[in-house]
Formats: sequence, structure tokens, C-alpha cells
Amino acid sequence: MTINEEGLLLANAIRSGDRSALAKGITLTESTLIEDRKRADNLLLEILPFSGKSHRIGVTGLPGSGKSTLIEQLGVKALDMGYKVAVLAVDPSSEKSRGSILGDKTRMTSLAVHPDAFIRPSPSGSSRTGIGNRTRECIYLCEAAGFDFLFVETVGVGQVELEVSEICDIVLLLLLPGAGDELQGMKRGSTESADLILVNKADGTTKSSAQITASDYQNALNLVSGLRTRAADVMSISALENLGTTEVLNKIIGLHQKQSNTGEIKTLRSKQCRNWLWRSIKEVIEESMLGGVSMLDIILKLEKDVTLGHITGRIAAQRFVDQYLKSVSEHKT
Ligand SMILES: Nc1nc2c(ncn2[C@@H]2O[C@H](COP(=O)(O)OP(=O)(O)OP(=O)(O)O)[C@@H](O)[C@H]2O)c(=O)[nH]1
Ligand SMILES: [Mg+2]
Repeated sequence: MTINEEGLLLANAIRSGDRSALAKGITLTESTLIEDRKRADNLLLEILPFSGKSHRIGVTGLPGSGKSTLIEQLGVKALDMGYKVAVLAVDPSSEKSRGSILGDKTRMTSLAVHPDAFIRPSPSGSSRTGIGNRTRECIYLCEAAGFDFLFVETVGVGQVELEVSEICDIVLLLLLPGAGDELQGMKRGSTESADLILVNKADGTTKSSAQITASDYQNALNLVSGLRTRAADVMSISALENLGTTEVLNKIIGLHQKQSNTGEIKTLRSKQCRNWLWRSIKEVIEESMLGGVSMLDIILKLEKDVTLGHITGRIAAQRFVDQYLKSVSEHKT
């Protein structure tokens, strides 16, 4: 069987709803082996025409802010509405991901056993580019498999949130009651990538503190909203007690509907695709240039020269590229 035939076969199995084929496809896209990469690329070519028809929802926030608990509640409601729900839990630090995988399974018990739901922990720590490209490919695979409500859970505030906004249509940011602005990213402007800011744990002893935090954020955002095209909504909710979650789901669906009607989603996804290309160019160049051991030796030597102040970073980079091109042309002749 050729690599193209294999890709087509796996793509057909994924499209028919075969779970193990989907899991196999995702594993293939995550592999760092060159041979697997080729197989994954072939598979993705077959999959691409059948992707794109889902609500892509990024859920970010500090560790323990309640992301998995919220996704479970929203996911169950979406299932009741007839959607097929997939959750991709991405942990930027591979070390921590083992714990999170366990946590995710126990926090999303209904989704874990539902026939129309799919949960896939996706550690991305080994990938130099972090969340972006691999997760995007997993989204495409899930969409081709018929999942039309996709949650991407990522730990963190700031850069992570920005990255998730590159692959999702809507970003939810979960905050904790009372935690400082600095900690939660407000002052760094990271809340700008969020469409919906949710102060979770508005229950029990933290109820009023959550409400105060939510109104503080709303006020702060109103102050800067003149600079933004669209200010994020802020709400206090309790994922644990399922309070405010129906409203959150309705907001997501309403926002998605609006994005589709106005053509905003097309513009957004086109922009994401352009960035995807540039990220990929960088990734492929880096992989092919730094792949060889001899190139790595050169880099280490240049790194030392720059660190010691012997040459500038720019000169070192130019020398590196020159050496690389020279080795490529020598290889050809
Ligand atoms: N009181 C209260 N506790 C909550 C709420 N939501 C989640 N929790 C608790 O907070 C803890 C963390 O919840 P998770 O849903 O695992 O949080 P997470 O953001 O997914 O955590 P990581 O994946 O480890 O970053 C658990 O003990 C939950 O039961 C809430 O609305 N109220
Ligand atoms: Mg979690």
C-alpha cells in the first residue's frame, strides 16, 4: 500500500466515525518521526475538505480555575442539544500533563463515557512551537470525524491565550475570585484575546468575591473598550454548581452564529490560516536547518561567539544561513 492509499484509507475510517482511526490519526500528527510526519501530511490532505464545520472554543485560565469542570457542564448541555462534542486538552508542559490527563478524565466523567463525546489529552511539551500547529491538525481530524463542538483546554494566561486564539473562533478565559490582576494577566493586556471572561467559583464562601472580581474586570474593560473592536463580556459563574453555564453556552452559540452571519468567521479563519503558513514556514525551516548534527554544532559555536560579545546576533545568523546553504549546495553536487 502506498503512503497516499494509506492516508485515504485512514481518512475514510475517520470520516465514518471510527474512534480508533481518529485516535491513530491524532497520534500520527503528534509524532516527531519524519516518516510519520509524511503520513500525517497525506492524511491531512484527505481530511482538509471535510473540516471547518465546528464551533472551535478555546478555554484557558490558571491551573485549577475550573476549565475541565466547565467544559464537562457545557459539553453535556451541547450533547443534549444534539451536538457531537470533542475536547482536546493541551498542556504546554509535558511534565505536568500526566497529572492533568488524570484530572481531565475525573473532571469530565459524563463526557468520558458518552458515545457522542471524545476527549483527547494532547501533551505538546515536546513540540518547540507549543500549542499551535499540532492542535490545529487535531481540530481538523475531529471535525472530519463529525464533531461539531470542539473545546481546546489550555493551561495558562497570556501567551497561551493568544496562541489558542490562533486556532479557535471563540476564547473563554477563566479567572478565580479575588486573585490579583497581575497574576491573572489583566495588566499584561492578555485578556484582549478573550471573548468571554468568566470568574468561576461564584459559590459558597467565594460567591461575593467572584461577583466583585467580575464587576472589577467589567469596569476595567469598559475603560479600555474604546481601543478594542469588541469588548469581552464578563460573568461570574459556578461550574461546579452549574450556575450561569446555560447562559455561557447560549452566548457561545449566539456569538458563533453572529460570526457566521457577518462573515467574521471567514475573515478570522483566513487570518489564522495566513499566520499558520508563516508559523509553518518557520517550523519547517527550523526543522530542516537544525535537523543535522553538524548544523547544531555550528549553532552552538555561534551562540558562544554572540554570548561572549565577539559578534552580533545578526552576523551570527547570517553566517549560519551561509554555512547551511553551502552545505546544501555541496550535498547536491
Ligand atoms: N467551589 C468551586 N470549585 C470548583 C468550581 N469549578 C471547579 N472547581 C474545583 O476546582 C478544582 C479544579 O477544577 P478543574 O476543573 O480540574 O480545573 P482546571 O482549570 O481544569 O485545572 P487544570 O486542568 O489542572 O489546570 C476541582 O477541585 C474542582 O472541583 C466551582 O465553580 N466552584
Ligand atoms: Mg483541566
